[in-house]
Amino acid sequence: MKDYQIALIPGDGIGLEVTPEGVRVLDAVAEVTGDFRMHYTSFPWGCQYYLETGRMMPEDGTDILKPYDALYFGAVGLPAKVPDHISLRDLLIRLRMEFDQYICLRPCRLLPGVKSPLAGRKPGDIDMVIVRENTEGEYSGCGGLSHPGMPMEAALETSVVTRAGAERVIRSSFDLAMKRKKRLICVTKSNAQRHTMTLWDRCFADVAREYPEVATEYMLVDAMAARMILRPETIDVAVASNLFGDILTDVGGAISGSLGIAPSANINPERRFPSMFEPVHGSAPDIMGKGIADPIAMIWTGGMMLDFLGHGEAAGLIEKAITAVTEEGTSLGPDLGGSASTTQITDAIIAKIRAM
Ligand code: GGG
Repeated sequence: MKDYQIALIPGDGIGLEVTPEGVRVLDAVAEVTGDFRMHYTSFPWGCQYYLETGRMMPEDGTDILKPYDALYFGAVGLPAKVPDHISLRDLLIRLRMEFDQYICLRPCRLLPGVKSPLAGRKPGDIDMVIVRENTEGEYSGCGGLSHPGMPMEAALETSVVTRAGAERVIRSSFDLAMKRKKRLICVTKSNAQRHTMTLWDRCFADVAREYPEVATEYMLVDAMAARMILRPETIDVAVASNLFGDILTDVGGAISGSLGIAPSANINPERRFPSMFEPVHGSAPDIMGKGIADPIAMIWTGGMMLDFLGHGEAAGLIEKAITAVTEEGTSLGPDLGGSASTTQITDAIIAKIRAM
């Protein structure tokens, strides 16, 4: 029996609602398999904490979190009270950067019983993983304002791509492609972004030489967005910069039926720091407090956490239970055309886990 210390950071908005649901499922799987026990410590960091303390998390927050085996993160953002660029920077991006979680794994899969907005698509037609660079690129935070508040006010936001940063995420993507269909797409915008993106393309070509079995393609991000909609069945693994990966995975969530079911993992593969498991959806203030947030993304993300911790079988159980619930179709949330509440969806998933 393995014991894990998990830091919960529910954050804001629907993060506060879906995190306890994810915990309920993790506990159910722990009980059913008897393989591990989770011990949780919850941290009340986020926008409310900011309003009370002036900080999104304590100054020594990463020292506090470092001993944990993993972080299970809900969502961040309450734009009516705290500007998004502050809340994101000082909590989510800070954790990703300081814990060097340079791989962001984002599977996009059409589940049985879920209707894609793309006509005629069935499960199997959409089953891809977007690997997003997670610590540099467009999110580097390099830049500033000149002449603030004056008519000539100007802003600079500089994307930083390093060879080391690009090569490591590209190499991980090739490793993933080797485990899947041995196909990998390099997504950039190197016709327009002549410095960072051409460096990225060159890094990709260099790393590709180490993986002669993997069929590679280069795509511009605009064409890739169109391809995800028009020919998603031709995509298996793609690797992209921080911003492009973020944008493409909203498309991925949408074509898979809902952002409410899209999981994500921010990984430090060397395990020098805890990795962070966080659904793709944000805090969704428009639906918070209504009890209708779909917990599937959070629950599936919990499965990715178990997989990373070495419990592939338990992770598989979660995915099978989610799939059984969507296929049955009687406990779907409003985002998937049903009327089940957040807790009812979780109850249905737990019932499947117990019945397996
Ligand atoms: N559109 C979904 C959403 O709001 N996701 C949260 C988000 O944007 N997080 C920032 C990020 O992952 O870069």
